[in-house]
Amino acid sequence: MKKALLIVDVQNDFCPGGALGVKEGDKVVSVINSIIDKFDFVISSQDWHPEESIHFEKWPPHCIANTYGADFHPALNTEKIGLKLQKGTANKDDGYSAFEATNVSFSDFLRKNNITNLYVCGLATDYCVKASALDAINHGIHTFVITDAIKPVNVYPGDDKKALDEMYRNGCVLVESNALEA
Ligand code: VGL
Ligand code: ZN
Repeated sequence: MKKALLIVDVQNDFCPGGALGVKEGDKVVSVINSIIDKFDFVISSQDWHPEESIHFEKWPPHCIANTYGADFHPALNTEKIGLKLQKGTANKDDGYSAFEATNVSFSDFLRKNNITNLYVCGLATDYCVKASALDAINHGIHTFVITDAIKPVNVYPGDDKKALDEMYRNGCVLVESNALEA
C-alpha cells in the first residue's frame, strides 16, 4: 500500500491575475506545501496547451506550453515532485484529467509503483480535480479529495458543491488536510 499526492494544475494562469484566474487559487499553495511530506510519491499535473486548440472555444487561452502561465505557482514546493504530467496537449480535446497526460502514462506509473491510494488537490475543483478524481476511481484507486486544498472556477455558482457531490457519490473520500496522517 503506497500513497501518492496528485497536485493538479497549480499554475500561474489559474491563480489570481492569470489568464484563467481562479478566485483564491493561490490559497491552495501553503496548504499543499504543509502536507507534501506525508506521501510516498508526489505527482503534479500541468495544463499544457498548444497555442490553438478547440479548448479555447470554451476558455480564454491559458497554460500555453513552455510559457510563464503554464509554470507552477512560484511558492509551490516542487522539490518532492517525482513525476510531472502534461495534459491538454492535443488541439482537439480538453484533456481535463491527469489520466489523459500525453508525456507519460499516469496509470502505468501508479501500477508499477504499487500506488493504491491517491490524494487529489489543486485547481480547479469543478474541472481538472473532478475529472482526475473520477478517473482514479475508474482505475480502482482509493481516491481522496483534500477539500481545503482545492478551489473552483465556478462558471455557474454552486458548481463546486455539485462537483464535490459527484466525486463523493462516485466513491471519493472527502478529507481535510489537518486529518491526514504522517
Ligand atoms: C482547467 C478549465 C480549463 C482546470 C483547465 O485545470 O481545472 N479548467 N482548463
Ligand atoms: Zn485548460
